[in-house]
Amino acid sequence: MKQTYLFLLCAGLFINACGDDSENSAEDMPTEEPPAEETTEPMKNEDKGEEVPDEVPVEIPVTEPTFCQDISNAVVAYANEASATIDEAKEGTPFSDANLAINGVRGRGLGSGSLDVFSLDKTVDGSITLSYEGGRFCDGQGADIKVFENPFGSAAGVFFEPIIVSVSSDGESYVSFPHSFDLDSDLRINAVERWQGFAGMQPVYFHEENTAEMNVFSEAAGGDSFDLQDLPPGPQKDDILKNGVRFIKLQAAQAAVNPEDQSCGETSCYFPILPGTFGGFADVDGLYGRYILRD
Ligand SMILES: [Ca+2]
Ligand SMILES: [Ca+2]
Ligand SMILES: [Ca+2]
Repeated sequence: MKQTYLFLLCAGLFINACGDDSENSAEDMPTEEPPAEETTEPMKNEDKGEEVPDEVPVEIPVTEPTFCQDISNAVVAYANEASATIDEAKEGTPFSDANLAINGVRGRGLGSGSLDVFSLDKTVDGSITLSYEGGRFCDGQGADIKVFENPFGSAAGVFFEPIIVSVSSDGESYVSFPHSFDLDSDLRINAVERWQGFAGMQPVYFHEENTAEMNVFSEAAGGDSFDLQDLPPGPQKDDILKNGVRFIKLQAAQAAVNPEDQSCGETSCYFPILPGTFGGFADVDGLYGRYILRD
């Protein structure tokens, strides 16, 4: 986490830039919605004998985010700082080099898992925290974050390793995207349908060099999308929608307690390890943010 402290210090300096009244943002801000037309006259038009409803439904304008001006279209930025210890002796070694989680994404399609990955096996707690150097991820239209693991398989099924995605504006307090494992299902443990809200589920087709023209956030790119609007309601969500995300934590599901599973008695139950995955944790190829606000 040492690397993240600098960003924490910096965050305070720029926090005001997120506000709606930032001078810099003025020219990039969407033009304001014109005020809704006021209803003028009484609701009856007896002369024409028409019945007019007492209440006219008023369309509430959607508030567009105004704090994230630096919106990229297809070219987006990947997280480029990691909290995991980077072992220089492991440089370039698949699964062992933490840099492989922040060096871009190199998917191999449905039939093969990327080797350009860092395995969460190599961390102390089964997680890695990523941040965007000199900027924040923020909310915009649709999905805002995309996580790429290295699931692979065939039309018959995919080997996947689920990841819990959590976000934070300060590096201290995290809020997770809603996720659940269906405990009551008759389907096998590694049925995709049982795992909702996790990353690490979809094969990866995007490749930095081979599909450079592809929009990372298109369905064709693969990977798992997250929309900051889907965070659970509360002060943390409000904070993140206003100030953006500094840190994204990716945690192997098998390293996390499943609060819904009470079958372990006094001991906490973890999310189950999937058969066919060698008992390992997920492998992170990369993370993209769609809307970046630079400091
Ligand atoms: Ca969004
Ligand atoms: Ca994997
Ligand atoms: Ca990578």
